[in-house]
Amino acid sequence: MAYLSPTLNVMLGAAKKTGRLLVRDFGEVEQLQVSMKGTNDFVSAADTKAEQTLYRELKKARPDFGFLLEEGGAEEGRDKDSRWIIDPLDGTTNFLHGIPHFSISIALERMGEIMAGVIYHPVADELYYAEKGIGTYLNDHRLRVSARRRVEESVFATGIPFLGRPAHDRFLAELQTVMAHSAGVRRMGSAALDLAYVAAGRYDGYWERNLSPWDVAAGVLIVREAGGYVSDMDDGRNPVLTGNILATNDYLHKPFGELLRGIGP
Ligand code: 2AM
Ligand code: CA
Repeated sequence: MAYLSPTLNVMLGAAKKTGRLLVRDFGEVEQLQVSMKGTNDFVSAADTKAEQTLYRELKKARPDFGFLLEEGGAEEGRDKDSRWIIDPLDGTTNFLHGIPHFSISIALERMGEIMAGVIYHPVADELYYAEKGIGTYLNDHRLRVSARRRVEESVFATGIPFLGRPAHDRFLAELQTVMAHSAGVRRMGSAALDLAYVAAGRYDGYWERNLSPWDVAAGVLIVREAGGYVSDMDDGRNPVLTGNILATNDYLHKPFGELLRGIGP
């Protein structure tokens, strides 16, 4: 196992502690025989509790850092250059429906650059983490993106927009192209885990539009440190900021990007 910085150890500890809470609450969701409203409220409370636990643990260890929280919004720290970008429960719809595929995502941003990332899938006890320049790990194994070179042999993950989300037509056009040229498309419902699976070489690539920084901040570093290539879907802007993300191994980035943009093959 690589040398882990004290800050990364803090992140791993916070993720594991919060993961235990989420798993306990997930067990309750599976048992709940209450109304839909009751279940929604219970899941919102679990989400909030998870975020508060992460906030407390990280604040205790690094009192000067700022935060960008999915639920709580932005909080500037005394150290204006360092902040945590946090999604306490990515895959909320899965959690609500009793589908055991959700995660915690924590990124450390310094001077606008992601320096460390942790994604934890607590039901599977899979802890993905990366530090800039150090590599990506799953539990204590080093990860590497897949080696497939041809779109025809590759499996891609995506997110399907749903009620209230924009750009359904654009997604359908992209899907139609990818399904006609690839070995298959998967839609699991946690953007953070989709990126972690690209890092693990399970998916050869992933694309999704209209995400938020907390969905992808940790995952972008986790893919890059596993040897993958992450960009905005359309141009050279920072995908953490645009929320339109394309992540693949190095070989597939150009042909798959061109395919999505309607240029190829
Ligand atoms: P969530 O579970 O934290 O809401 C599913 O396609 C992915 O999209 C999940 O990672 C989900 O995160 C995210 N998502 C759902 N609603 C979103 C929104 N309004 N803005 C950005 N991301 C969203
Ligand atoms: Ca999310």
